[in-house]
Amino acid sequence: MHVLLEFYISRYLLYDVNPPEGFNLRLDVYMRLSILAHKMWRSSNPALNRFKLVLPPWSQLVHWEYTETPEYIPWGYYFDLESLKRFAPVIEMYEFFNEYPNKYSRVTIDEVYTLQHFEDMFETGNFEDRMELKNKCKEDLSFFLYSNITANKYYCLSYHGPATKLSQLFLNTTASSILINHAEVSLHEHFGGKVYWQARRSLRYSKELVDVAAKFRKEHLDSDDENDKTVLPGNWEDEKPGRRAVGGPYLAIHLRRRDFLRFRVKESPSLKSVAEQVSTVLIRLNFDTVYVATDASVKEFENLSSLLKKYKVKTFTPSEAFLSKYKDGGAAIVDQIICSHARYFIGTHQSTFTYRIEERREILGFDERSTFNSFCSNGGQCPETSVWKIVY
Ligand code: GFB
Repeated sequence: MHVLLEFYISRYLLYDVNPPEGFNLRLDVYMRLSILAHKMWRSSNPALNRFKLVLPPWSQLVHWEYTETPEYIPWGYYFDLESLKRFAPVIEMYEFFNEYPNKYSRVTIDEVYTLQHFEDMFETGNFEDRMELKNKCKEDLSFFLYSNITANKYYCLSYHGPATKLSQLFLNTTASSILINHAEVSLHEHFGGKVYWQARRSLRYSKELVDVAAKFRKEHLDSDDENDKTVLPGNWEDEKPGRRAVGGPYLAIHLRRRDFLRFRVKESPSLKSVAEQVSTVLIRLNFDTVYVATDASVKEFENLSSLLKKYKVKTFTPSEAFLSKYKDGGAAIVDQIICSHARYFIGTHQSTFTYRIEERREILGFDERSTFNSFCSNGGQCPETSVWKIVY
């Protein structure tokens, strides 16, 4: 009886990410973990194929404006959960709370593993995959923002290797809930490979946000999927290779400012230089409209607009009602969707925000030359943009 039950009872894999990491790096960490969950789901081993991946809600990200009281935004606000579930068995945190046994509304997780880098990795140059339990963690343990979650056992795990290697840990324990803390330490198994792209293709944005972006494209940019040749099938598994997308008649830019201006002083172009680069491309394309996605201040945006006053400068300004529901993350996704439908795109070098736009353009089937372009610095130094072509 006991053995039989084991086949049916769910196991839960939770994860958390280093608090300062931003939205789009977190999505990359999700992809690493969802590939792990996908492979365990497909495994014939009953110790592995019962795992559900619990999605950590979006909360207090450093780049986002937030209130003093923590907010827990479910993934369903931003992403199409049904689409994610076709790749990996994911559930929302609130579903975990409903399903998982709890006493007096307190949840006890069986085992927590806090991942940390091997201290000797750079000194010895040993970059082989390995993991080793340590007696002491390099930093204090903390996870999530929940006060009603505690854990039975805590481990520190020095780790180097892909997230998929974590399944080895789960074979040696009967724990029904396991939290991987600092999941960003784990890596991709094959970055840019077929399974990576399946995880990425399944990560579709929520219908509500796609609709908000579609309305903006139609009203302000003369862009719609039929004319732009960017219609995708309802299910990502039915997508076919091909570069047929034309895109809407506008140039889109992603201009990362704020912390980039402080930490990447030499690489960040001045607004004057941005305006010159935009103008050159608009002339070449024979377009008069540029869509600007940016985290720049209102003042900077106004300066840029006045430098580009010969052209139509468009940007998405969320309403109060939109912001109160979707917060900064929703506005970021609408910007990303609009950028991914433009005839031509220029992004910010080494911004994960830009990477997610480039990936979506690959999925939509744009010519790669219209996608992998980054702003050059003031001195005319143009970064080598990595081209990550889609693989089916
Ligand atoms: O997604 P993100 O981490 O990408 O960017 P990077 C940080 C946040 O900035 C996003 C806002 O969550 C958005 O809230 N943001 C940036 C934008 N660009 C835009 C935009 O065009 N439109 C809107 N609406 N919002 C990493 C950081 O940022 O850069 C790391 O996550 C670190 O913490 C590193 O600072 C240097 O990869 O650009």
